[in-house]
Amino acid sequence: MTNAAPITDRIDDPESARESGRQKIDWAREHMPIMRALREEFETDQPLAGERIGMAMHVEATTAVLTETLAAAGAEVAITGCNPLSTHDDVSRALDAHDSITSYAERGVDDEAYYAAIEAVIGHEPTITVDDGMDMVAAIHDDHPELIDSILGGCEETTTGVHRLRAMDDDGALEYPVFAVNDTPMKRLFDNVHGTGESALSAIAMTTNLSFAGKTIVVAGYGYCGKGVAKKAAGQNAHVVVTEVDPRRALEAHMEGYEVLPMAEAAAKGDVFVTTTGNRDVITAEHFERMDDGTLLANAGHFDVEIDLDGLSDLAASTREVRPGVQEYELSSGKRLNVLAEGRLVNLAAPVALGHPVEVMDQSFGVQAVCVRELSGTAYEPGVHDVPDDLDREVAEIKLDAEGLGIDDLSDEQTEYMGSWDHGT
Ligand code: RBV
Repeated sequence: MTNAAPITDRIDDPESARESGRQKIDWAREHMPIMRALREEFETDQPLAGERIGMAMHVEATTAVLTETLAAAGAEVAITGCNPLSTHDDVSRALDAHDSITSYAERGVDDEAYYAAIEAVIGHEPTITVDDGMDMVAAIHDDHPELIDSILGGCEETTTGVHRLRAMDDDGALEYPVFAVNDTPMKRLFDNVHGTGESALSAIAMTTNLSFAGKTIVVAGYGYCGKGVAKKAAGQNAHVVVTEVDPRRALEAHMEGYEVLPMAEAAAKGDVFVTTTGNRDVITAEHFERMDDGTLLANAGHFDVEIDLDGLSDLAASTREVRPGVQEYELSSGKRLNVLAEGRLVNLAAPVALGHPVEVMDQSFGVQAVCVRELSGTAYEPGVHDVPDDLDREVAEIKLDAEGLGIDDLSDEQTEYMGSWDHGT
């Protein structure tokens, strides 16, 4: 299937792998002013001296910049992937060459090796965890509860992870504090919208070498990610159809000018499908049967459960890889449906995928870095915590400064006015 190394990896020998990974990391850092500013502060203040950080994230260049920034703050860091197909092996090897970092991430591993690598990270007995999808928090609670007392807290990168954590917290099962990094303005309004929008579409385009112009693209889910995909697809002259389960979001999509349909009807209309719901079974057998020959199916949600691939396999008479990262399923009728990146998040798991653009990851990882710093200095109760607003603002201010953008300050009178309730007509 798509287990081949990304075409951008050069891993023929350890030395050139490290060099190729180092080159990617250096390029990313060059475009990450927030990470550079925080690194400078961290190198001086050493806020993470003595901490051990365990990370499960997409191991590519921007994540490596975050990892090295945490190491520069004095931490020992162990890292592995949060998806079997998103690791760049050269970046993983370059990271592993760092004195204070151990990387267990490898692309194309099976489930057993994926979870063994998470175990290996937990073997470093982290005092702080950084997750994308909550697999590390889950493994610690399930298999290593004895470590929980010495864990200061965790940070969670993505919508699905925060959703899982809140469910765990509601059940009274979350035993250490975790920051919902995903839910901050500096993350969600940029990474989820622009990051997912741009990287999902560019990964689909590069994987297939096909155009969006003149096509009908069906976007399942009109949350932050769906909004980004819909907007960017419209910007590439596609006709956009949105499917939703929430009446307000459906209306929002309608007022934005998109066609809103149930999936059963959208199935017959779409040329390209992109799922962004975070839920399972969004596209199933009843939908596959209505689709046209040649339809492209891609997922941009965190887990590979949105497109029912078992259901599709059951319908298929045969299946074959037609391009790297494209699996064709031929139904008994002769109709062919093309699944990208095994239904895993296409913007990171396709062989050509690079993840989100560097600038948005600078913001997301800026929030991660200040949250890790916060956990090392302040004790929080177990449970999911919103990121303190002043931390998010701090990251925004660094970025504004780097962009050379000025904003206004409130006068004392304005501040007083906004805090008062007795000024009527
Ligand atoms: N994401 N990471 C990258 N490192 O290139 N690209 C996207 C990268 C994150 C993003 O923040 C999102 O919340 C998460 O991947 C989904 O797993």
